[in-house]
Amino acid sequence: MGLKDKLTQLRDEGMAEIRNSKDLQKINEVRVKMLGKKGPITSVLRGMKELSAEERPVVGKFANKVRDELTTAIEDRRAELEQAELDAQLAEEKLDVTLPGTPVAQGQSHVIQQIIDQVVDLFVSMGYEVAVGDEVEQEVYNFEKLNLPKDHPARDMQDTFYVTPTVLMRTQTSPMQARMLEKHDFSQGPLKMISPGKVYRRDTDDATHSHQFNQIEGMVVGKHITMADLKGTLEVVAQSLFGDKLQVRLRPSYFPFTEPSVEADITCFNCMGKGCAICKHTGWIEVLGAGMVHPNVLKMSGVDPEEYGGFAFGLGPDRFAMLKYGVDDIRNFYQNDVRFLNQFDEKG
Ligand code: FA5
Repeated sequence: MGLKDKLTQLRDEGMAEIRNSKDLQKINEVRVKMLGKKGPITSVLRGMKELSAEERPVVGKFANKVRDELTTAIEDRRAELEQAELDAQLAEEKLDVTLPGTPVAQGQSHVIQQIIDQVVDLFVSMGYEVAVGDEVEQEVYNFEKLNLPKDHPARDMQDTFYVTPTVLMRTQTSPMQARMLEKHDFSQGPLKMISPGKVYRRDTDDATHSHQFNQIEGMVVGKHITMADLKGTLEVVAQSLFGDKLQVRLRPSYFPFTEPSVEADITCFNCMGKGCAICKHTGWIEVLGAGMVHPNVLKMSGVDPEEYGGFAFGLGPDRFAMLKYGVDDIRNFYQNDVRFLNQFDEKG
């Protein structure tokens, strides 16, 4: 068989092998086999030296043509196989955007935070400024500047966690009274502030007491502020949280930093005033302390009590939450059982 016929046969065999290659690995093997240095076409070309000077360029040209045809066929088949592989991959990884998604659990604010936000929003709407203090406080602001000198018996009302002999976990939000009075420029008008935050006491936990709870302090100091302003303000708060469902009563009390002082109680949600274990058989639940700011407190913060006066209150949002939602044990709020907390999902 002449070299030209041999080349034609090689081309036909090669073409058949190319057509039958089913994957990229196979087509690669065919390329190496047909066109590689040790392949049949190379060996045919090597045999050309035996040919006459006239035949050599004719066969050489034909050999190059065969090699080009095979190379093109291999590249075309490779492209086909690559495309097929890509199509298969895409089909397998196809994203069905109509499938239902997996629900992602979404957080929400804690029920007590919701009450705090509600009260703070109410006061902000009445023009109060919000002042957030520190939970670790100096003893002098928590007690002395609130008319509670060392060894004052009223310190026993708030059993304290001390950090150092002069630094403590604040037992109330009232230190913000002294801090804000010191800072306020009364030539610019009255001081109206609200201060929410956590407080700490060595109280024994029970249905209505926790050793860590929240308070919201409020204070208005200016000229001609009276007890009637305090009463009116507290009524607005009670109305906005409880509507007319529950009654509010003020009862005389004692705080060293207010004179006169009152405590506000709200009808027990559980017995509606009849008396039960939750309200200790009084029919009422105490929710806040308040009064007219003591002249000594004003004086100690550099404010002249002859010229200025006002009211202050400290309310317990934890107790508000109990009343609003009929929760009979304050400890539920702190045990972080999401089944309990999810009942108060604002998003419904
Ligand atoms: C005070 O802490 C005063 N600083 C309030 C005050 C401010 C009076 C300004 C006058 C002027 P009292 O100890 O009563 O007061 O606490 C205030 C409120 O915090 C209570 O009415 C109650 O709602 C809440 N509270 C007190 N102790 C606890 C406790 N252990 N657990 C949960 N809430 C409490």
